[in-house]
Amino acid sequence: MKNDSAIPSPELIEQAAAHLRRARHVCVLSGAGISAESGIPTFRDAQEGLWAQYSPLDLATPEGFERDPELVWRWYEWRREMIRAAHPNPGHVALAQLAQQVPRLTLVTQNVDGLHQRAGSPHVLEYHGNILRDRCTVEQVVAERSEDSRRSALPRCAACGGLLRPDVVWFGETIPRRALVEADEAAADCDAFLSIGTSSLVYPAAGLAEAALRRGVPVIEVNPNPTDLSPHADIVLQGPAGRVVPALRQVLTEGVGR
Ligand code: BV8
Repeated sequence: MKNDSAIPSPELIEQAAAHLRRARHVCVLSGAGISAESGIPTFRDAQEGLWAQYSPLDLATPEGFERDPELVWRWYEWRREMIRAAHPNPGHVALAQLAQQVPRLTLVTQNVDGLHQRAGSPHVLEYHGNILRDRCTVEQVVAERSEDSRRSALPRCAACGGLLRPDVVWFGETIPRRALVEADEAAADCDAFLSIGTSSLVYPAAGLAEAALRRGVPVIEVNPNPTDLSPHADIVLQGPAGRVVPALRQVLTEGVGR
């Protein structure tokens, strides 16, 4: 049952805020749900309309790209257009402000849309890369497009002419080393873990909350729907991030000096 509009009781929000207030280091994991209110379909919803006939595993894998790079580029360009037209929503903004209210906050995002940075979050760990950057498949570095391939369905690297791909992590690919290490360190060091807008199905990202649970660290989940994490979380704030995160930040602000 989708429960997209209700938000949790003030008591539950205060309980969650109390954990954040006591924390020296908060680790946050965000997923597609925090961008849903910016009009960006969640990863699974992204299989809508003409893309419904494809599975993410056809489109977001090296094999899918190998098989039909033009198809994969069409899907990514379709998503890029949506993301360029999107804006950070109150959930992104409140999270950026919340980072100023705790001694240390590490933000790990599974999202590739760059909206946390545009909302002002200072140091974002892009666990799955960034859809707006191109990477050269030959040199394996972020690259610029060659002039003559700017409009091509198969863009090429300005430096070496190699085929470009979106700078995202596909299924079956490893997480960028720095993001992987820093996220693991944050999950191992934090004294509160906040999971926002993720189905907690994709690994190793979903393992971060599990690492916090194993350490007995309070885990707070923000999601309008139940997930695999919900039964294990200390507090489930059932509601949309665009309303719950601002409420959390508000209580943290009011509670200053408590
Ligand atoms: C790796 C970039 C290995 C691309 C993405 C079997 C068991 C366990 C694991 C595996 C397995 N088989 C394979 C694996 C590994 C695989 C995996 O986890 N598969 C899953 C499907 C089972 N993982 C990998 O392949 C990873 N790499 O394991 O490498 C390896 C090791 C050594 C050497 C070589 C290889 C790489 C995974 C990264 C894949 N790339 N994205 C792109 O975007 O195009 S993942 C992609 O899907 C998204 O980035 C996102 O991370 C993920 C979807 O997750 P969510 O973000 O949670 O989004 P979702 O739609 O699922 O959920 C949205 C949630 O929001 C919902 O809960 C909804 O209720 C909520 N919501 C809705 N509205 C709101 C809201 N919440 C708040 N507010 C709202 N308003």
